[in-house]
Amino acid sequence: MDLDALDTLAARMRSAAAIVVLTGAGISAESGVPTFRGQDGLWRRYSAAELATPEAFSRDPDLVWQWYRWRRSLIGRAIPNPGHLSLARLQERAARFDLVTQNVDGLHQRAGSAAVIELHGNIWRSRCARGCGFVLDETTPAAGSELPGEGGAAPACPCGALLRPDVVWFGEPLDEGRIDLAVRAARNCDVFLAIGTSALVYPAAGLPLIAAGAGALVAEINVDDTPLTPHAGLVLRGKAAEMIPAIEARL
Ligand code: BJW
Ligand code: ZN
Repeated sequence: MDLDALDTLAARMRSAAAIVVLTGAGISAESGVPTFRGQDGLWRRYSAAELATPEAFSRDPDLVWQWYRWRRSLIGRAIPNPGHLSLARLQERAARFDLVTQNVDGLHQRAGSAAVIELHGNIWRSRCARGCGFVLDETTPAAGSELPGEGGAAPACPCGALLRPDVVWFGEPLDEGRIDLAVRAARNCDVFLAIGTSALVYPAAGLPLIAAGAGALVAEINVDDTPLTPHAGLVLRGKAAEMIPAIEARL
């Protein structure tokens, strides 16, 4: 661990009026949820880029739903790790703290974080693929996780069309209200933490660059280099579940 970088970041966070955190799949890796890219991201022989598209759903909705059911079963068994829990505590201490996530797993909320900006939706919500307006919300644990539909088949909407996961696939626009909130927070923060994201997928990957352009300190927490690394003011190499509590301990 780079102790100097940790001390520098903690000092900047102590004096910050506003902090923004952007998380990606890496923060949930230590909860046992596979990331998207790299070997562990492959499901059967498919990559996320082949499955997380409207075209894949039109071509083979059962296959796409099998992937989502498999992920729901992993996420349903996962519990928030020390990284999620530490971020929830940091939110309580900071004057202004916005948590923006690309993850659809709901683990931040289960860790106690409030007002999480979910840029890519939530895997526990489904909606009509034809757009009749029907939404099946299973984001609260009490609602269970049983989807209508037998076995691996794609579940049906009451209107007769198929249901689809209420997530954002490649080529689909993000919810305008959510991305606006995230951009505004990035423009107005003093410290921006990018945690466990490959920083490849836009518009989320643009948020730390917006913050850096507006003068914020951008710190990257990741086990590997990413395209963000050269633009980050501080780079903390390590696992999110270890690095975030280490920062918290210095505040
Ligand atoms: C650890 C760790 C540990 C591991 N501790 N770290 C500009 C330039 C180029 C392309 C585009 C552009 N603007 C838009 C595009 C197109 C496209 C895009 O970005 N493509 C690029 C890939 C080239 N973007 C879109 O299509 C977006 N929509 C859009 O722009 O719409 C415009 C529009 C306007 C009007 C009308 C119509 C359209 C939508 C993007 C949606 C992304 N969706 C997914 C699936 C979500 C649902 C689901 O989960 O099933 O989102 S894809 C997948 O990638 C998922 C993730 O949220 C996202 C990001 O991945 P993430 O979180 O970074 O994970 P990984 O696996 O990539 O990385 C993990 C990282 O953790 C790694 O770095 C590890 O090292 C690290 N790590 N263990 C710390 N323990
Ligand atoms: Zn419908």
